[in-house]
Amino acid sequence: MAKQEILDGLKDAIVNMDEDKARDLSEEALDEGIGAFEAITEGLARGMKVVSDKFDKAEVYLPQVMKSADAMQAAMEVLRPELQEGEETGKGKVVIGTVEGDIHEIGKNVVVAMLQGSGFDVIDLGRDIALKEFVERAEEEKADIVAASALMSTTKPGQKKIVELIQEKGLDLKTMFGGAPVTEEWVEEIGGDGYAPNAAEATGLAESLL
Ligand code: B12
Repeated sequence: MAKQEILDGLKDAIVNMDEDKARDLSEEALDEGIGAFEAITEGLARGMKVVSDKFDKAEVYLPQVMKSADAMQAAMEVLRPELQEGEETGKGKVVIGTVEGDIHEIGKNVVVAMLQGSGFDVIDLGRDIALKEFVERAEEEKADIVAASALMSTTKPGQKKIVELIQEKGLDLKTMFGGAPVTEEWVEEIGGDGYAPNAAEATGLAESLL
């Protein structure tokens, strides 16, 4: 199968909620020499963008979105180890999670995969993570960066709290934030160090923060 056909197939597998196809095509992508990074950004993430847009226009509903999310996770299971086997560049350490009260994790997982793929040591706390845990773990692990994802306007203030907790403890830690309702202006307002609109830019951002 041609490269573009595989990438389009990955996108369609997410849109069509087809877990088996997402997994099979991810394997095929690797067999054909397509990098895991490219399969994620040019295939899967494009599909998830279509699903997000459809959800916003009420063209699909939560059960379908969850099935697309499952297809995305299935594909990521195939692709993620390939990213981890990437070059060991000994870059910095990042503690990342989705803030308390927020169970959205797809975008965060893509950011994790990209950071790992570009050589960062990543500690993924998961989703719905207590705000003090971000800071405590970063302190324990001697991390360089705390990264937090928030997908809802109600959970976005958790990012502000993380900055406050770091300031209260006087820690030498950089912060970076993202998620659909998060903007550059918001991150500036709360005193965060960096914002990225997507996973591809998150890696460049992390590098610039070190
Ligand atoms: C998928 C989804 C779900 C799935 C989540 C599955 C999962 N395992 O993650 C399910 C179905 C479970 C779900 C549940 C809910 N959802 Co929902 N969901 C979405 C949806 C459609 C897509 C999100 C997504 O995965 N996008 C794809 C990924 C790849 O993109 P992304 O998350 O934006 O991430 C990218 C960037 O933002 C960035 N990024 C993300 N994180 C970070 C972090 C850092 C550090 C950096 C630098 C960058 C970065 O990089 C990522 C990759 O490029 C959005 C719609 C939307 N427009 O976002 C609604 C949306 C986020 N959900 C919403 C809501 C309200 C809910 C529910 C409350 C619904 C309900 N009534 O039950 C619950 C939440 C319960 C809770 N306590 O959290 C609202 C939030 C509204 C708001 N602004 O407050 C949205 C915006 C839909 C809407 N228009 O109403 N949801």
